[in-house]
Amino acid sequence: MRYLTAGESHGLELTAIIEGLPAGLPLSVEDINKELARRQKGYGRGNRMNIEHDKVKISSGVRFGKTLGSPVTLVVANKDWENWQQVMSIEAQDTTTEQKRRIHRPRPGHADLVGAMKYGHHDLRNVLERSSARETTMQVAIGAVAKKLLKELDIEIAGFVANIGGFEVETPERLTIEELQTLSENSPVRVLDKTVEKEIIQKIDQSKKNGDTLGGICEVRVSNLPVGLGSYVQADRKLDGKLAQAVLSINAFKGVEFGLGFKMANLQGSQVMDEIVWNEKQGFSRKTNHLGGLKGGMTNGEDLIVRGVMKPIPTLYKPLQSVDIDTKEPFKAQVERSDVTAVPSASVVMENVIASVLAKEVLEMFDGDNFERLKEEVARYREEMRKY
Ligand code: EPS
Repeated sequence: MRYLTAGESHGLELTAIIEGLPAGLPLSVEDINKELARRQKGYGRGNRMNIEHDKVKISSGVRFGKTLGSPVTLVVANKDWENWQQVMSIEAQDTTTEQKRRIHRPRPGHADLVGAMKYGHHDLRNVLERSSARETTMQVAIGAVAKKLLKELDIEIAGFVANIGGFEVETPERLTIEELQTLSENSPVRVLDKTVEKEIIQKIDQSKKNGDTLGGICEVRVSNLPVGLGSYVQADRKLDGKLAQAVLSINAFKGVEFGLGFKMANLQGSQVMDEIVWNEKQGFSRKTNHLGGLKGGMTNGEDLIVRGVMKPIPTLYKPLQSVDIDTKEPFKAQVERSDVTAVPSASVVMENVIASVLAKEVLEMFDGDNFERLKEEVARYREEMRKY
């Protein structure tokens, strides 16, 4: 399975093409729209989310509610396009129109300046239209298809927020993936603890008043993965490396960790390694899951636990020092419409990009041409692992 996305934040529409899905996977627009709606929620988003109501159109690869095995094309329209038709015109315009919404003042922490230098643009809009987190819409659309495939194989995913603006939220031990899903779904900031939720909302309101933004940490857990996805035999086949790449590809993500992650630096080997046990019913398992379900770049059958850190959004109402690309004069960055925080949405994006990596891996390991055959193969393999 491979995929590409295309589209500008204020352009006509966003597109994704997924190739390599098995034939016969049940798939509907509702499966995708549900995930798109989850991504749009979250306390702290700006006015753009009141304009967009993301709905997908499937324009190829599905017939009578099932995939055909041919490329699946997904399209989401940008409602805001109506207000941007001239600024984002495909056809050439006169110089005055082209200059009208030209951006020449780079924002600190944003991709706009470096992107413009690299591609030789003198309108920073040419960069920010694509570097915008609007692109995550299609990452989620692709992930929704991947999630559907995983769900049919009884693989469940939960994503939630573990920290916003420094407020840490403890993850209660021994919660099932289903419980994590319910708790986070019922929180406007996707946290598991209602008391911290209040403080976080106050912090977001305060940050908005101050013209500032907030980052945080998202956590994703996945249950019931077959043992041995990924491989230790070659560096580029290690699943933790692939997952880290996917998480760090999400806009504004700056770090990733598995299981106990960076805390491991403070512990000794005996406090970190997960002791192995065996019983007739389950086969091999581990007493703890400090390593987050991965050993040697492979899943070990325990829940996958991944955390990613998102920096605060670089578009601030509070002006920061920068330099105009035309005049080279210093200035204080202009006010732009933006979100105070997108960490709750980012946890949905993270769930979905992780789903895409895992679905891809499943389709590489098992025969991925026909879905029923795939299901049977996975079931047979799980049984083989249980009896090992
Ligand atoms: C974004 C800026 C804002 C966000 C946008 C990402 O959009 P606008 O510039 O239109 O106000 O709302 O996020 C989305 C549109 C989305 O769908 O998540 C940015 O600069 O990255």
